[in-house]
Amino acid sequence: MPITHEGLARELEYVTNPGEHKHISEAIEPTAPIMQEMAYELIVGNNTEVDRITQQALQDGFSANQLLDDGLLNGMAIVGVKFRDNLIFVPEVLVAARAMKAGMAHIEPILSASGAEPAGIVIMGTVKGDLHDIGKNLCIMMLRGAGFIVHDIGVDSSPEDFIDAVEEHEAHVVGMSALLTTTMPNMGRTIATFEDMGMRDEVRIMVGGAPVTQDFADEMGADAYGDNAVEAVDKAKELIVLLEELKSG
Ligand code: B12
Repeated sequence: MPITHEGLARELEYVTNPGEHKHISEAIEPTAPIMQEMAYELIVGNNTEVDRITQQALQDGFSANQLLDDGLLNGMAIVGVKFRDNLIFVPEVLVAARAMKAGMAHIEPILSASGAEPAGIVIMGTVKGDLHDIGKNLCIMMLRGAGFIVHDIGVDSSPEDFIDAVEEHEAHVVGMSALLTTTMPNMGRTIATFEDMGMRDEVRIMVGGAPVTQDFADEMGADAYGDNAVEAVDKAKELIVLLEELKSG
């Protein structure tokens, strides 16, 4: 099915790498017109429209996951390519991020609604030097939705910030996010600090973020790597089981 939203079809023309173009257009093509409109308004940074369309789509019966995947994340994928290729700059990305947050404000309560027993306590933060928080916040939303108690320590979090939060909240799992190749090593530094403090066995540590890979996670000594917010939940569940096994000897 062709992309019906003219503005979005035009935006896709900025994605000139054939592999990327195929990937993103295949993600957009099957989506409903209102999702394409949402993706477009996010790209152009129109937060009031994203806010309105999100509410409208929820009323129309679209699920929170559809809104996230078909609308917001498809838009953000094009923003990412345009930013990398110097077609837009930090201010434009910030207004797109603001539009993303406007949509997420309606989606979050739905994804987080869960009456389940707490599945475990998780500390989530973006590592030192890194201010990207959209992916971390998505993971937090999904973790809360799956019944975890999550303490968000925010961005630019030092190893000590993670340690203090684990001690304060008696957490089981630590999740670290990094979006910059220059800040990824701070994941390893944080893990080393847990070791130095004699606290490494108290928690299980998972890492993620666009540039992070399983190999990198292994190298840093993390216990798990997750590629996306759904995997963050799966990994957190696995780590809780692992921790219980470890503690029971
Ligand atoms: C939005 C954005 C910004 C915004 C951030 C706003 C905010 N509040 O977050 C602003 C404008 C502030 C920004 C600034 C910069 N940015 Co920027 N930014 C982006 C952009 C376009 C999107 C990131 C994003 O939100 N993606 C959407 C989310 C949903 O995806 P995600 O973060 O990957 O998260 C998912 C998974 O990775 C995973 N995940 C994430 N965390 C975790 C944690 C765990 C534990 C687990 C299991 C999973 C997990 O789950 C998430 C959901 O599925 C990316 C490009 C891109 N496509 O990645 C560049 C990008 C990350 N930025 C980049 C750069 C260079 C910068 C700047 C240095 C630019 C500059 N010259 O100033 C600054 C650095 C500021 C700093 N100190 O951090 C580069 C990094 C290049 C590199 N190799 O390091 C990128 C890749 C752009 C590019 N292609 O060049 N940026």
